[in-house]
Amino acid sequence: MFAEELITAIKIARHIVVLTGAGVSAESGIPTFRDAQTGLWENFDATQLASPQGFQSDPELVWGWYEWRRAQVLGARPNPAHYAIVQFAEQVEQLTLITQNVDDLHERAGSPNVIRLHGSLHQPRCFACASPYAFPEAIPQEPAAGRRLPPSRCPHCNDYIRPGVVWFGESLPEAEWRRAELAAKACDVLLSIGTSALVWPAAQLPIDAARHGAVVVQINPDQTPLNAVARYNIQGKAGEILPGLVDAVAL
Ligand code: BV8
Repeated sequence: MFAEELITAIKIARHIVVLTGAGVSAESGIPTFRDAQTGLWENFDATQLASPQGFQSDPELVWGWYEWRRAQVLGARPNPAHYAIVQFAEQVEQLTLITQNVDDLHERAGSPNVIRLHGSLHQPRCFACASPYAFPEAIPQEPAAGRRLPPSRCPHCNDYIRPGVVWFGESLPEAEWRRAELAAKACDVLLSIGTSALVWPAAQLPIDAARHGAVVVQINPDQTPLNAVARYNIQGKAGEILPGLVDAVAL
């Protein structure tokens, strides 16, 4: 199933980076980022919805989209891919997990110290004064895919509450980006799992890893620009491939 050299490269690696995208949560029933434009949002480009301009021009459209996505995440469970990464971290000397996702399924599966490049659906804050906001206990009014929803209001300044994610045109959190860059340049193996490798600067990480001599492995059912960079392109679903790979390395 897996090339002998790949298994050996992982076995002898002292530092492994795992970079995940929306595809790692697909088997938990969470639509991938580009699939998340269904219903009312299918006529919008993701970069339009996931941007400060998009939110300012139509806060109810964008807030409805994020609450729809948050309700899906709250109703979802980690899948075998998330659990395989937890097991993998226990088997190797050092594993740095970097995610582009804004769900919390890695943490709920048991992964510690997840480097979140793009924030989280679960850390909303005020658009104006940036005060953190605590969602009321109840699961969000799940807008059927196709309903607008007025954003919650900040208890301090009454401006809109926004999702705690990094939108297009916004800078990544500095400390997280720095840690991710250092890990990519220092690792021996980088596994890119379930990302279309189209969003920057996250897409730079596997390229940096390859440039610094790491073995880059991609797990994705589809082709991506990373196919030209990765030494191993394993075509398939993360939840089906990863458990077998982690077991093969453990032998
Ligand atoms: C920034 C949070 C500085 C919101 C997201 C060069 C350098 C720097 C910036 C840029 C640059 N070129 C362009 C830019 C601008 C922009 C950008 O990258 N644009 C793109 C569209 C070209 N980047 C930025 O704006 C970034 N900021 O650089 O700051 C700056 C400051 C000011 C001005 C300019 C620059 C911020 C980017 C962060 C955006 N926020 N998320 C939210 O989630 O709502 S990104 C968003 O897309 C997701 O979070 C995700 O991280 C990202 C990529 O999506 P994927 O995770 O890859 O998901 P996708 O659906 O695309 O693909 C899923 C894959 O899984 C597919 O390949 C599929 O085949 C596969 N799959 C499906 N099922 C499975 C599977 N794989 C495995 N198993 C399965 N079962």
